[in-house]
Amino acid sequence: MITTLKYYYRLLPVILITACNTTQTSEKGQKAGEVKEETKEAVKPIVISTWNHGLPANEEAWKILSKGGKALDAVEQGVRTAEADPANHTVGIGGFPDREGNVTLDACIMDYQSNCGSVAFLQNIKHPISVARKVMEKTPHVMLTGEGALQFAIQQGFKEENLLTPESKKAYEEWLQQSDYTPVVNIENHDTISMLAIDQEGNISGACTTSGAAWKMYGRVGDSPIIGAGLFLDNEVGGAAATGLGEAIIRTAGSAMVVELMRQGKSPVQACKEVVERIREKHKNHKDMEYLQVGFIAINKQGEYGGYSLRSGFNYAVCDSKKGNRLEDAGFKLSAEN
Ligand code: SD4
Repeated sequence: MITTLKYYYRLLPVILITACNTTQTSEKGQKAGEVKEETKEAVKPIVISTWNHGLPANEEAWKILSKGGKALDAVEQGVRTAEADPANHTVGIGGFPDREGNVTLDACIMDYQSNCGSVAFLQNIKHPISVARKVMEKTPHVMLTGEGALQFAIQQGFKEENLLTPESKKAYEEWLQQSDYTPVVNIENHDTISMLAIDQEGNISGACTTSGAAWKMYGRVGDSPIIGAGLFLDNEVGGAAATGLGEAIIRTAGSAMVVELMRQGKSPVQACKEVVERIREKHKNHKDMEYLQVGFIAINKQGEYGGYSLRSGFNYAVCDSKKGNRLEDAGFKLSAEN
């Protein structure tokens, strides 16, 4: 289904025209191991987000950034587009359920002052990112989970609704016939939306939201709501966010590591590449290696950006005032077939 969605976006040339004109310029022709280091002229404001669903999400974020709004508002509103889309089976409503048929959502958000909020294993609320923001702003905590997160969301005025759409239910019933949990690289269970933005003030914020790995165990939480794994930023340095097999990203504190490498002087692409290589090295004899995919996006304080993944097929959307809104293919280490 997600393959279909990606294909759909690829076929649509320029329908998403706003102030940040969307162009369909996925940059092709990279070879495994190659790093595109055409760094990326620094422009601010800027927003970058994972996968094809990043295009409409960037459009929404850009409406805020281009008017001088805050990066925090931009990333929240941006990723809400993916959460609200029932055709998106990896985020929000319509997300594929766990192996017991429950849609459980993970999300986190972080601002330029290192405030952060997160929800994990949240059910029946369409916009976990906005609940995460409320956790950040209204509680003394960073993270709420499961029933507690749901209760808090209801107290905050969020509406409970069934997130299992007929389409996702059908996919789940089909999956039940084999009940095989083998994640497929780049397909349907690896499409979290992570977004990083710098506003006109030069402040960075980030957001990450997902329904997690399809057909996961009940109660499983991935990297996406974990500050330091699925998302991390330091306003003096830059930000990073992840997509892919959450277990591998948690094991290596992925996004925090990317930011630390940028602090040491690496470019966003080089930092993402180094962490991907570390993850590969750590997993070379691991059972997860067979289907392991991880990808990172990163942005530094100057507004330079980049992405890198273990296997081919990962792309991200970037929007700025110079080049508009476009998709770019990330550099990668291995081809998706390896
Ligand atoms: C997870 N990292 O729950 C998420 C899934 C994902 O792109 O990234 N999909 O493991």
